[in-house]
Amino acid sequence: MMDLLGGTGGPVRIAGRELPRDELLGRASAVAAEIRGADAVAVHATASLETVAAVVGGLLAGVPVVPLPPDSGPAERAHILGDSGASLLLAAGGTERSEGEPPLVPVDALPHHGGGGGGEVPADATALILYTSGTTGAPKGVLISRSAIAAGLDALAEAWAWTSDDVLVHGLPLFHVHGLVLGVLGPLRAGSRLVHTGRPRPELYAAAARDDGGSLFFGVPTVWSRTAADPSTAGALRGARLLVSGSAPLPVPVFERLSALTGHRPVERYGMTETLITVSARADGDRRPGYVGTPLPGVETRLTAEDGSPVPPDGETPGELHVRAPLLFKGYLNRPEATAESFTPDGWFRTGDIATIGPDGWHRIVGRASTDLIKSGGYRIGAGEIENALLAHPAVREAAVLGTPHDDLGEQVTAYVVADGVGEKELIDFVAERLSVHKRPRVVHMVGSLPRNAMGKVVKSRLGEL
Ligand code: MLC
Ligand code: AMP
Repeated sequence: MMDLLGGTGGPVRIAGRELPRDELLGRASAVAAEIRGADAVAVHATASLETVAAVVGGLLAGVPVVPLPPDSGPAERAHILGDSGASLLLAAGGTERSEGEPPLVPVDALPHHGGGGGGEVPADATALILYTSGTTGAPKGVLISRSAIAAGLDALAEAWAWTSDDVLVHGLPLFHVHGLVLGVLGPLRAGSRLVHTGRPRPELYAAAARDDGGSLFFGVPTVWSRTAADPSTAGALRGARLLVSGSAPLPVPVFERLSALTGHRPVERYGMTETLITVSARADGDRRPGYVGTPLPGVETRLTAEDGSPVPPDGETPGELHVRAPLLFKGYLNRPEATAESFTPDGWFRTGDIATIGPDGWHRIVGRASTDLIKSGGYRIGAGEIENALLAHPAVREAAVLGTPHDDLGEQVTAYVVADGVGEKELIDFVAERLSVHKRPRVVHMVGSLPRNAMGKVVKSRLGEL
C-alpha cells in the first residue's frame, strides 16, 4: 500500500466534513477487511469521505475499484455493474440500491479494524476501472494499474513542485481521473492536505483560499471561465501558489483574464483516462495561453499523419498525437479488439487528439480526430451513447448527436431528432434519467429527417443546415 499512498500527511476534508489522515486510513482498513478477495468492487462515488475511504480500502485490499457516477441512471449503472463484474457496492449506509445490484457494504458503519495483514499487492495489479465514453456504444472500462498511478502522480509532483506543504483545493467529481486520481490519490501520495469543496464552484474555491490557506487549485476550464467572470472571487486566489486547468482546452481569453485578476498564469495540462496526465506546463517554467506544455518525465510523444507517416515537430503541422509512457492503462476491460485498435503496431497509444509540437517541445491541442467525442464541462461524452439513449425512447425514430460550441461548457451536447409526439424537455429528461445528468443534451432540435449520404450514413457536418 505504501508503494502507492503515503502513510502520513494532512487531513482530508470533503464538503465540510474532515478526517485526520490516520482516521481515514483506519476506515479504509475496515473496508479492506470487508472486501478482501473480491474480484472488483463498485463505489457509489458521491463527493464524500465515504467515497475516499472506499477507494483507499480497495487499494489496501488490492481489489479493483469501479467508481459509479452517483447521478447515473439505471441504464448506465446496470452497464457499469454488469460489465465490471463488481460483486459488492460500497456506499454510505442507507444509500439506495436497486433490485439485482450487488450487496451494499456500508462504509461508514463497519467495525473498527486494527489495520495491517494486507500483504503485498503487485505493482501491475489493477487499482481502478474507470468507465469512459468512446465514439460508439456503451462506455468502456479503463484498467489503471497501481504503478501507472504512482508514476503519473510522481511526474505531476515533480512538474508542479507539489509537496506536503501544499493545500489542494478542488470540487471535481470523484469518478474520473481529474477529481479522483489527481484530486484525491494525488494529495494522499504527496502528503498534502485536501479541501474538496463538494461542487466546483468559484465562490467555494475563493472561501478555501481565504479560510484554509489553499495553495494548489484544480479546475476544468468551465470552472476557470466562471471564476474569471467574477473579479472578487478571482481576486481571492491571489495568495495561491498554482492554478491548474485541464480536461478540456482552456480558452485563451480565459487564460488572460484569469492571469490579470489572480496574478497567476494558469498551468495547463493535458491527459486522458487511458493515459493519465502526459503533458503539462511546469511550476518553475513558462505558461503559454493555448498550449498544454511539454511531456512529463518518462513520457514520449509523436505526431502522425492519417497515412501513418511522421509529422515534423515544427509547431505548425498538425497530426494525431501518440504517446508512450509507463503511466498508460492496461487495456479496456473485456474488449481486446478495442484495446488492440487503440495502439499502433509499434506500441504507441493513439490519443485521437490532433496536436502540433513545436521545436521547443511545446504541445498545442488543436482538435479531435472524431466529431463523435464531445467534451462538455470537462466531461467526455460519446455521441453514440446519447444517440442510443434517445433511440430507446418509443417516440424517437432517428437521432444524431454532436458537440456544438458553448461559452460556459466549451461544447454542449446537441441532438437532432426525428420523432412523433414528444417534446424537447421530455427527451432531455429521458437521457438525464437513463444515463448521467451531465450527459443530457442541452439542446434538442426536432427535424423532419436527417441528412444522409449515399450509404445511408448521417452526415453530421450538414446537421447545422437544418
Ligand atoms: C439539470 N439537473 C438535472 C437536470 N438538469 N437533474 C435531473 N434532470 C435534469 N434534466 C441538475 C443537476 O443534477 C445538477 O444539480 C444541476 O442541475 C446542474 O447540473 P450539471 O450539468 O452538473 O451542472 P453544470 O453547471 O452544467 O456543470 C458544470 C461543471 C460540470 C463544470 C460543474 O460539468 C463538472 O463538474 N465538470 C467536471 C468534469 C470532470 O471532472 N472531468 C474530468 C474528466 S477526467 P446539483 O444539485 O448537482 O447542482 C479527464 C482527464 C483529464 O478529462 O485530462 O483531466
Ligand atoms: P477523458 O478521458 O475524460 O479524460 O478525456 C480525455 C480528453 O480530454 C482528451 O483526449 C482531450 O481531448 C481532452 N483534454 C484533456 N485535457 C485537455 C487540455 N488541456 N486541452 C485540450 N483537451 C484536453
